[in-house]
Amino acid sequence: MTTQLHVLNPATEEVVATVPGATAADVDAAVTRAALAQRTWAAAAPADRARLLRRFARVVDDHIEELALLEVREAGHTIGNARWEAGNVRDLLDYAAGGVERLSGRQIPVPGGLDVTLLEPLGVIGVIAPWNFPMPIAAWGTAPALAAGNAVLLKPAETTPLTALRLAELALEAGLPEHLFQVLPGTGPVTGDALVTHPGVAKIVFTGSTRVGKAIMAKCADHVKRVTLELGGKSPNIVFADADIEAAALAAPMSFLDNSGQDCCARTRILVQRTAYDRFLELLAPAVEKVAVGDPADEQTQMGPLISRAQLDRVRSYVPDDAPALRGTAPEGPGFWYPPTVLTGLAPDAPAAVDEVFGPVAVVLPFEDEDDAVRLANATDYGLSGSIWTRDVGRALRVSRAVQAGNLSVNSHSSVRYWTPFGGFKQSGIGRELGPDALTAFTETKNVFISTEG
Ligand code: TXE
Repeated sequence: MTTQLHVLNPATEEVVATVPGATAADVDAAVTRAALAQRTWAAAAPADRARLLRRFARVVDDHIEELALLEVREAGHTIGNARWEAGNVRDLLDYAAGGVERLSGRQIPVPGGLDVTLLEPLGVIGVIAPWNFPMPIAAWGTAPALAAGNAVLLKPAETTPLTALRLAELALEAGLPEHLFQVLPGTGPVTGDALVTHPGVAKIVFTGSTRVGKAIMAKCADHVKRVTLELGGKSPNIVFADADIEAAALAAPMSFLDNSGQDCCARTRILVQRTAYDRFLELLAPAVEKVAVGDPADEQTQMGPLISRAQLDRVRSYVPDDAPALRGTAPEGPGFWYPPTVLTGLAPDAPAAVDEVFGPVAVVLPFEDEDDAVRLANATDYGLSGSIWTRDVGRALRVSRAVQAGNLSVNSHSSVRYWTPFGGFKQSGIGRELGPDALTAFTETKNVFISTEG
């Protein structure tokens, strides 16, 4: 039975569109069509594939403003962020196109013959995307998969299918072969599960919750299906007393408030060395208060609403009513608003200090010395990102080595660049996206030995 997805504007709660969800039979038909298209695509000259992906990038570039406005309406992102997101899709397509002609195997010296490795496309790839960065995360899987000669079936999140559907139209406009890149909106348990369990899908790229990621990984085992998982985080922002405390305090708010905190890299555990703790909080409080929360279409807005009522309820459930906190402001509603909040005085094992809240909520905790900072930073099942603020280069390197996370930044909160690898340690995921090896993750290595002795 077809499910209807009602897409709401999170800033107003108005229905923006109603989209039919794909059934398991729709997914099956899409896999058959994609497999046919993939064979022709993989056989095409690399230069031709690269040219088409670059053309796709140019068409996206011509539609940045339209895509950004759509993202503002369906995801509540600030217009500035939404433009960056659409630009990120363009940049990823260009970067992946640049890799098509450089994707090559190796020749390994062996006795008695010639040995070569071939990097072959996997076939049909299922990309299951979340709602927090609908366009970029969809493109992180799609662009390198297509570049490496695969077809892609993309399932966007229930709440944010519109930009993905538009990208599929733009792909056709750019001249990409029909059925090579198809978008299948729908629910996780129906459309997502049909992709995960379909024997014709060679790999699943999933970004979402740890709970669903684990279930997907278990189901992929049935076909030994390849899988890349990006499952969020609870990232530390470690501030040592020798750091530029003013710079660290002023940078802290947007490191967990950007995208209303619905960011897998959000620095939601602010760890501050005890000797600098009071000064840091004095500087942090006004910086949190003055974050501009409101209409995401307004160029001055820094933070918009949460994605949904469910997410708002989830965030509220993590904040005890009587908790001491630094707070900003937020509109009353309609819309799914929550104010910037930094919880002070929580125990390190309180739910808000341990779980991924995925809202504009951080905790601040004191630490004594370097060992204590590392211990606290690693006291989580997650390991995606983290920041280290210090003026001591040796300490920056020591702590970077000791923190178990895939993406660390020193005196900065930058985590995501399309040309550097991204992914998690521990339960934050498996595999890496982006960066120079992005295309290789969508290939199978085949070794061929040719005897010279016959
Ligand atoms: O995630 P789900 P939700 C975290 C964040 C958030 C929490 C819940 O903490 O508060 O997860 O968000 C599809 N088979 N992240 O419930 O359910 C679903 O349709 C196949 C972190 O929205 O994991 C959507 O497309 N697919 C995060 C996608 O999985 C299934 C980003 C993510 O949804 C499925 C988002 C199933 N059985 C949430 N069930 C990050 N890593 O950045 C659901 N889906």
